[in-house]
Amino acid sequence: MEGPYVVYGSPGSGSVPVAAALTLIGVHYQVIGETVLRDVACNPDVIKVNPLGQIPALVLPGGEAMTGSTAILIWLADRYPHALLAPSPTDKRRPAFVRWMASIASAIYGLALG
Ligand SMILES: N[C@@H](CCC(=O)N[C@@H](CS)C(=O)NCC(=O)O)C(=O)O
Repeated sequence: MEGPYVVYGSPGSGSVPVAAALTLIGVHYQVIGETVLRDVACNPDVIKVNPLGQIPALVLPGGEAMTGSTAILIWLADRYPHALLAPSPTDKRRPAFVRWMASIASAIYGLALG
């Protein structure tokens, strides 16, 4: 039997949109995390799923780990189209969606961390 999704995260971090997406999709998930963000990088549980020691990380029901907030969010949107989290791959708004998702992770995410 496949397990639930497991989100590795911390309050106020990039794991929040991942948990929000899973809630909107309506699947069961667990959250494992640190309440203090600076403890994330040395958490052995996090390092096991992401050798970079970064969150968010998402373990899929089959056991495969995904990292990178943009990759996780785009994959979830594509895997569960009924949740209408993103324009479909054939939608003319898709290029702008992917463009801004990638820009947020590469140009804005780091700024928010201070
Ligand atoms: N490119 C990654 C960046 C993830 C990231 O920087 N996460 C921060 C928390 S929001 C983190 O894990 N910081 C701990 C560290 O880098 O040591 C993504 O988009 O998911």
